[in-house]
Amino acid sequence: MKRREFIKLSGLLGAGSVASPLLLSGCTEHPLPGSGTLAETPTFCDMCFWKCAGFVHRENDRPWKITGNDQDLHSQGRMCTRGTGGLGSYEDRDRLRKPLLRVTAKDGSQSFREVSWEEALDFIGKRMQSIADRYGADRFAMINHGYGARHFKHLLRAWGSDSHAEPAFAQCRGPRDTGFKLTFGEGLGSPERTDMEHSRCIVLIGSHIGENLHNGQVQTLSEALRRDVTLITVDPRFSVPAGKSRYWLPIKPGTDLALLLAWMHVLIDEELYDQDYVERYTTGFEQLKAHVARYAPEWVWLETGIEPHLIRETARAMAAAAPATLVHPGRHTVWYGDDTQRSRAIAILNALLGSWGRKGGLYIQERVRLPRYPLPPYPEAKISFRDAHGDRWPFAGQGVTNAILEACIGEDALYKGLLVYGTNLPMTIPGIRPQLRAAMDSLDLVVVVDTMPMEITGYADVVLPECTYLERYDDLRNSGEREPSLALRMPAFEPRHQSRPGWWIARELGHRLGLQKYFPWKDYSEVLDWQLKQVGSSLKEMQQIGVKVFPRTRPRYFAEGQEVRFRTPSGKIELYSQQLKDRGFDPMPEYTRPASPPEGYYHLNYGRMPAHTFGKTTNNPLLFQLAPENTLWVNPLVAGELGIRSGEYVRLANPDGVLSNRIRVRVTERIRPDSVFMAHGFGHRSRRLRLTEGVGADDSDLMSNVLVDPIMGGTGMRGNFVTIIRERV
Ligand SMILES: Nc1nc2c(c(=O)[nH]1)N[C@H]1C(S)=C(S)[C@@H](COP(=O)(O)OP(=O)(O)OC[C@H]3O[C@@H](n4cnc5c(=O)[nH]c(N)nc54)[C@H](O)[C@@H]3O)O[C@H]1N2
Ligand SMILES: Nc1nc2c(c(=O)[nH]1)N[C@H]1C(S)=C(S)[C@@H](COP(=O)(O)OP(=O)(O)OC[C@H]3O[C@@H](n4cnc5c(=O)[nH]c(N)nc54)[C@H](O)[C@@H]3O)O[C@H]1N2
Ligand code: SF4
Ligand SMILES: [Mo]
Repeated sequence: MKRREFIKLSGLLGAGSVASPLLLSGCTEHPLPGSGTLAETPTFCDMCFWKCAGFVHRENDRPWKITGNDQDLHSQGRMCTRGTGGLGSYEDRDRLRKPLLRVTAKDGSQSFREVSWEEALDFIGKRMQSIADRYGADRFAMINHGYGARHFKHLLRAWGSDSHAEPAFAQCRGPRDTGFKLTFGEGLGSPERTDMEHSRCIVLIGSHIGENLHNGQVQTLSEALRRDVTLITVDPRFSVPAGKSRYWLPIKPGTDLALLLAWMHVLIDEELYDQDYVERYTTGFEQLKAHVARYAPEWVWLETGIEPHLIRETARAMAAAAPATLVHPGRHTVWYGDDTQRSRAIAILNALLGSWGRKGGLYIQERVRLPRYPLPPYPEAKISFRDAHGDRWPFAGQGVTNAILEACIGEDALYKGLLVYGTNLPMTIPGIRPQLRAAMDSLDLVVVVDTMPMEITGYADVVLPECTYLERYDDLRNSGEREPSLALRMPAFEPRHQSRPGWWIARELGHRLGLQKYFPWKDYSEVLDWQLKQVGSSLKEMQQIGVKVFPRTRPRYFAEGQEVRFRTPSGKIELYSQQLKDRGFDPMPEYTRPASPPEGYYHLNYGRMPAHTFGKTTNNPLLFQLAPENTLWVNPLVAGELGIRSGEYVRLANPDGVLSNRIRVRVTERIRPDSVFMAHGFGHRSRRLRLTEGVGADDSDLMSNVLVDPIMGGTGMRGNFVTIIRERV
């Protein structure tokens, strides 16, 4: 039975309204000559997940600009293009304005009606209660992304549900963190613990830093380049960092694991690895040595297209700079389905070079010991996110979005209700649209909390408009870093329209569910002030300074000869993984050859562009001006063969017959003839995104071949092929 129609968001456009000029408490003011004031309030950016701290400046209560906070290690006082464009998210005329409720007309057609917060929250509260009464509170799940989701995680934990997942795991960095955890007992964190500012050699496998604009990372890589670091970039595309590299290795797509094993082969064969470090800290070296013996550069050349002398030369360069050599772990690592193993190979290579815990390699992070606001303990949930994937992926240490969604389908589904916070699932999880539709037909309640009328809102029973990060308090930022520090996000403006902060929405729902004792505050600033006072600061102080850096309590690197117990079962760095072996996986990474594109098809390569974050900024009026559409990179040989030129529009089709939106061609030597490339985040379908709707192509449309990582459930996206179809003129 089809219960819920996908609602195309076409109506409800409404006229733009002006921000209310109310003055907020806690900002720093400067009188202007004549009349009026300049004011600034601290924030940390939410335009991507790096969380740079800065200040929002207003002139007479009108938005003026956003600048970086000099005290902040994430931004080093500078925001990136998207960060300064954050004001566009506040000003976007297409923002969600009021809560929307799905209604069914007499003729059976469904649409959204604008309702009051009272009505929307009452509706959700009643449905959630009835799910709890019939099935149990733990039969409710959440898929979320972004810092603001913490308020909703708190709400659901307080209610008794512990099933949540974010695309940051199974669509992003899950394989990397799993591979490193299996090897070193720990993941990389965000910001990653990469000590690039001190590196003498850096190896980037993919990792297109400079297009991938994680601010502090771009700056520390630039510093390293100024110091003449040896940069080695492995990328089938001539990426921005490839252009700054001493060695660019234009690898055949999907063969990186072979190259990594060949590098280990050379380091061991020529005795260039850090013998003291390996002896002191690792286990399984002899097995590794035997394992990589067969990955000679001559053999690996045939797989990767990288000549043997280059493989040897680059391995020697890494060894010469070690331990100040960083083989960068990457971030978006869901590529070909063997991703945890590829990440393990990167981890092992770092271990052979002695980089983990060493200056110029991977440093030891520290965060502030910040007490939690005193609240009663959460009730125990019988079902957790682990029940959604079960034994399928034994090393999935976090919720797997795709598994949670599958567990929403059918009469006997595990989950009966779903909250989606800050993630646009149809564009984010490859191949998920059929499951989304099926879940819609099964679930008793779907709530979407977003700032924009994104595609995901069309699946909701209720859409709740959150205000942007510029209009709210959130939890203090307390990320592991070189120096522990706290950063404050506070409202620079009153929420526009009828949008509300996440903490307020969560509290209001909490009250409707009888959870008052978990929400004893009137305003979230009370929580922050209490926490800050526990560590010798206060809300008042942070409203002035934005970022407070605390002294480290332990060293950033291992001391010479220090005894270290790693958080692995053996207490050592596990070059050979008994854990993997026990669960039936290869204990050391094995290379398998990826599939090649059929005749007339190309690898679908994708990545970031500097001016946008996925699809969430393409409608931002400031950033849209800078980069209105994505382009398709095509090698001149291919362009010549097909007779296509730069600037013309084409479509792409995959072997399953899926046809993309139109995309403009860019003919360039920077891409291999076996691949095409586009930035992710375009090709929106929601008609309420008036700038970006229908502009450019969406890579996720074309990803019908999802290569799932058997170790942790990541959805490998790079096994997709496309053919180019010329538009008739
Ligand atoms: N401007 C901007 N910056 C961002 C983001 C954003 O949306 N916009 N998003 C942030 C997030 S969440 C993430 S996860 C990161 C992602 O950024 P990264 O972690 O850097 O992503 P990668 O997938 O490693 O990098 C894409 C690169 O991999 C190359 N590549 C493709 N196939 C292969 C292959 O088989 N082998 C090798 N060696 N390389 C290959 C592509 O050509 C491309 O240059 O970016 C972050 N930074
Ligand atoms: N095809 C394809 N798929 C990918 C990738 C790819 O390169 N190609 N990259 C993968 C990676 S690395 C990642 S990290 C994920 C990212 O996946 P997502 O985080 O889902 O990325 P977006 O599509 O930008 O969706 C963000 C959503 O949050 C909403 N939003 C923005 N600000 C706020 C806010 O303050 N409050 C609330 N409530 N909502 C807000 C936006 O309007 C939007 O709907 O995608 C993954 N999926
Ligand atoms: S890297 Fe740019 S978009 Fe991301 S948090 Fe920093 S300033 Fe904002
Ligand atoms: Mo990501």
